[in-house]
Amino acid sequence: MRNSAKARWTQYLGLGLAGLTAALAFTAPVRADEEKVLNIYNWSDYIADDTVKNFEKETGIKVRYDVFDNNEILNAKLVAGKSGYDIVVPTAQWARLQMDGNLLRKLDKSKLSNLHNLDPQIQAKLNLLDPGNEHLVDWLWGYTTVGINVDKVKAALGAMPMPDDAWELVFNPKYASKLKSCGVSFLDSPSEVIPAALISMGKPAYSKNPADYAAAGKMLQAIRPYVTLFSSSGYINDMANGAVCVALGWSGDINIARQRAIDAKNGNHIQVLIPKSGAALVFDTMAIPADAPHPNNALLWMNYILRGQVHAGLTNKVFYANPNTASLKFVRKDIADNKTVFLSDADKQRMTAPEQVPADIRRNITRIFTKFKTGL
Ligand code: N2P
Repeated sequence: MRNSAKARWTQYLGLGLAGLTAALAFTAPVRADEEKVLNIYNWSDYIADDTVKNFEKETGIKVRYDVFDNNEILNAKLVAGKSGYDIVVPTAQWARLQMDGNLLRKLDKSKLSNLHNLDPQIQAKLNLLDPGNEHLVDWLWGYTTVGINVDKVKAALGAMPMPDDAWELVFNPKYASKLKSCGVSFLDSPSEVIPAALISMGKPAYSKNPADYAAAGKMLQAIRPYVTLFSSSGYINDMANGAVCVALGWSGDINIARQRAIDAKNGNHIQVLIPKSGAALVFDTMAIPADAPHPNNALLWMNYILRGQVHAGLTNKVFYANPNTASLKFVRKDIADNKTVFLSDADKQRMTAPEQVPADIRRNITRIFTKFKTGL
């Protein structure tokens, strides 16, 4: 075998089968005559009721819509390859990992006439992970935080006043032990829980120091007996109907729970808290898998979402902020004024922007979380 050919093979073998498929698809030309199908893989509880319907009506493209509830699941699908999806919505630091593996396709910006609607500040943040904003378009953003059922938490704490920092409710045994009686829920995702634990300890959310992770693991062991549920989606209803009184969850999800309790008139008063010590921002981004069967339809979808009215529709339903400057006039007034959705400048200062952590740290994060969850 000639040397260059040999090098190429070695390179492909190193990539593995999924990598090889992805690398070949990466360069494959876009077919002009795509079948009228679009396969979307998005987070659960993350879209308005009419978003898909209106797109289908307008374009004649049939949408197949599947959901996941943590990045680990989505990433496993993309790494395995041939997912069949045309649009996926990884959180930005996970998308970085997927770009490193050549799993995401570069955007053809000539097909995205509404890109100018994107807030330059958010683009600048994403640019740190996706230089030139070449692969990702922000879908919505929020943060990982603590939500409470105000009355049930008060009752369970009794004479004990609320802590100064909301993280203490879930990470300090003094509070968590009392709250166990009314239900304590944690996100079922290593990459969400561990950064939150680090922030609550005054450490960097994306620390590169193994000692910080050892300390976080220790803290988690201490509160494990008081965690009654691990959930990244079902906890919304559990909060809404009062089965859980405190959750380590996502800002918008907790606001959805609040809205569902209001609609059900069940007397549960749900509140999103913003911890004093800060929280991790979550930017969920639309991306096209390298081996997507319908990349043109994916671009049509992205450009549709980027209309101000469509993007506002998402925020109005799921209480996450959107990156679209043309959407603000369509956002419901009570949501536009809700400081747990659109953060005040002071709260923005407290938030940690996404960062990627190296592979050894990622393995450590998974190990600590598994140990925590299984209680071993
Ligand atoms: C949607 C959760 C999205 C925020 N239910 C976490 N990426």
